[in-house]
Amino acid sequence: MVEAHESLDYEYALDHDCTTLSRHVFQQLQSFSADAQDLSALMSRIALAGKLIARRLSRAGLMEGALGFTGSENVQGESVKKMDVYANEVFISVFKQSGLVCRLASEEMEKPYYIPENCPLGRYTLLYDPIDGSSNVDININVGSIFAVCQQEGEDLDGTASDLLQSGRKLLAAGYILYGPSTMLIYSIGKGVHAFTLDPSLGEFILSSENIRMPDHGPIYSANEGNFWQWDESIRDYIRYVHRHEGYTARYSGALVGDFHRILFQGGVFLYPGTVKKPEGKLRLLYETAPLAFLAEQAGGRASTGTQDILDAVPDKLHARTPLIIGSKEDVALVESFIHERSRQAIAAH
Ligand code: FDP
Repeated sequence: MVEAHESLDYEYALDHDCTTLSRHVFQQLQSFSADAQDLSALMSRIALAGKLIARRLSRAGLMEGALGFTGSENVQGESVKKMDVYANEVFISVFKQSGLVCRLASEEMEKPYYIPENCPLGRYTLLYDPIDGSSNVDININVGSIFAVCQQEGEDLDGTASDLLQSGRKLLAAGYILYGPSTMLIYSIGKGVHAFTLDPSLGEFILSSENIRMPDHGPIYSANEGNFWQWDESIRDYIRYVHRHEGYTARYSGALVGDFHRILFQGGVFLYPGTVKKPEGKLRLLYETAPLAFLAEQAGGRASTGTQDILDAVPDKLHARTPLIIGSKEDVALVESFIHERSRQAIAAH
């Protein structure tokens, strides 16, 4: 006979295994309303895209035509990898005939991609970076996908998608998929940040950490110090500070998703400031920095351009870039303090 406590343990384990993404969205919203159904279905589709990309990445070294460059450049003038193209198409494909998403905008496409058959119903737009950190793909280290969901405003009859040029405060959901030793999906619908891990035996993302809180301070600083010569003096002041104080350690993987993931769990700060060559930095607001800023704030952290919160920044074009300082609130504030001090000195000198 099963003892009462054993059956409770069993029930708990089963319940835990059944906490899939779509169920979690319903739990969070405590509703089966049309909006809740939409968000739940959206997350399930994003999860499917993640599983397809993870599957290809896991075998890429054995497949013909999965790795390497395509030979063309994207709208930002960057060389496109075959995996970028594949992952971009995966997201389009999973949202076709979904009735959910009317437009998709990604790093890999100059203009938004419209799915007219979805438009009468699905008034959502998916913003995404299909493969973030693609320089890591060919050497089999971590990469990610970043996504955000917003509601379409207006009819967009001229196809300019000008309503996308708004602040990240309007996002309904954001998250990323990390393709690492395990595949994880981290998301928020504005009710905390939650992590799911892909269980390959089930082919499902199962809840692994709920209501993640970023430490207020952490030891890690994460920046490409090869750009030191190109940074503003204020950023160099910060880097000199961490070099001269105990308690800091550097980590930089070359993939924003992986570097942010570490900071989300362990605290610290990731920086990609402006450089001489790229004064606005490298990272794109709509589908890289704003989605991660949304997660950072939901986890009790912060994200800043150096002069304003990332979530308050309004892009002037689809592929606009912003400097990024993201992570634990005390560490972000420390970087900002060096920026403020240099600008105070510059004003005083005039
Ligand atoms: P990548 O160009 O390889 O896709 O998204 C841009 C990004 O990677 C980030 O993931 C990463 O943090 C950064 O660029 C790396 O840039 P650097 O090589 O200039 O450090």
